[in-house]
Amino acid sequence: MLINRGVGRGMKRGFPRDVLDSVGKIIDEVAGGGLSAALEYSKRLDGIAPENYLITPRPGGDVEVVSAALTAAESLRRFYEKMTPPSATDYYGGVLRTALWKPVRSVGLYVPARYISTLVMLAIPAKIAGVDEIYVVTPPRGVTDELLAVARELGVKAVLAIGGPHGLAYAVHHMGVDMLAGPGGLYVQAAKYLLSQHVGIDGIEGPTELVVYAESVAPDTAARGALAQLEHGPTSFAYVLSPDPQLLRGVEEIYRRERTSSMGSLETRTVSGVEEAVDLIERIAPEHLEVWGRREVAYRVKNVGAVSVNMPSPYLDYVAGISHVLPTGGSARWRGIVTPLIFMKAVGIAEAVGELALLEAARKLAEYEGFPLHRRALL
Ligand code: HSO
Ligand code: ZN
Repeated sequence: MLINRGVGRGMKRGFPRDVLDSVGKIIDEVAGGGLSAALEYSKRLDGIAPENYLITPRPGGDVEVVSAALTAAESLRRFYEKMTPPSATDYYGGVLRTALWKPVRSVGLYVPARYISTLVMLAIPAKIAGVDEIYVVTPPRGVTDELLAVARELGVKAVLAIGGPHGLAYAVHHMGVDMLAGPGGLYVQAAKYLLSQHVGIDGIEGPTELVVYAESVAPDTAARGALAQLEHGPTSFAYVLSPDPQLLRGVEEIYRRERTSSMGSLETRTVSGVEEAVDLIERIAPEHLEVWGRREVAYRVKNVGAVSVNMPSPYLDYVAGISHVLPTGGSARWRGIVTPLIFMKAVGIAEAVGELALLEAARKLAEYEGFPLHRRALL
């Protein structure tokens, strides 16, 4: 395996041409044809053209499921409330400079069918950022009573029961959302990529990927989190590292015994110790790292989305208080977890509050760049 820039298969080499072409065609048709085109695609690709396609959240569903989702929401909220950036002000050269963090006005959160935990992981940061209109975009079969109830508690304005590229295109071109966020399959991510010409996106989230670093634990402990993430489908990938070859043999045995055709693939590698592990993880830049043993591995790695330390990765997926919407395909080299910040932008304000003391420098720059009218404005 080529250990560089992301593990797994998925989107490592970018979107296939034919996927971009067919998603581009869907987006263009929905942009031009509006609701009827979006519903037509819904019928063709998802088997239903829902009559009630924009649904107001309402209470209902299985009380225990809804309450579990709200437990996850509360855990996330408590931590994420601490993550909003402070506005900055400063006075210099006659100017009061201010950077004010403002929320994106309207966002479309993509929630794969039944992933109510993903709704939590996206809506909480959006709400904390101060987003005014939060819409959920999900396939028609994803609109369960539980989803609607959780959406209501999280302050979602409406659920668009049209999923896939057609749903996202409808949200952008006909509902006026300013940003799209959230995971989804290849076609959903290709749509986000193409629509990012018009709106903001959180990033491209490809197939699930996990690196496990394990030492001094039972093979079963090291295997369990890995197998859990492989449950996300054949394109998911887990890579287990350990200084202990016997532990790795145990992990491989468990994988061979428990694997099914719908699960992703697993590889193992013996490392000499923490140094080699950290070096490898930096190059892989996985979305998720699970550390069993020395916590220093977790705190040293720079290129990773989220790390669970001495806990199975599904605990982080659901309730640990870190969003599970993570950078995949090696994008952890430049992107981190979803925080309120991704739904915010800094507006810069410069206000004259004294004599403008840096005029000479401004004039010189205007002259040098060949802008006489800029120069003239700088009286
Ligand atoms: N492990 C997934 C997130 C998730 N797991 C949602 C269960 N539901 C992110 O790679
Ligand atoms: Zn998961």
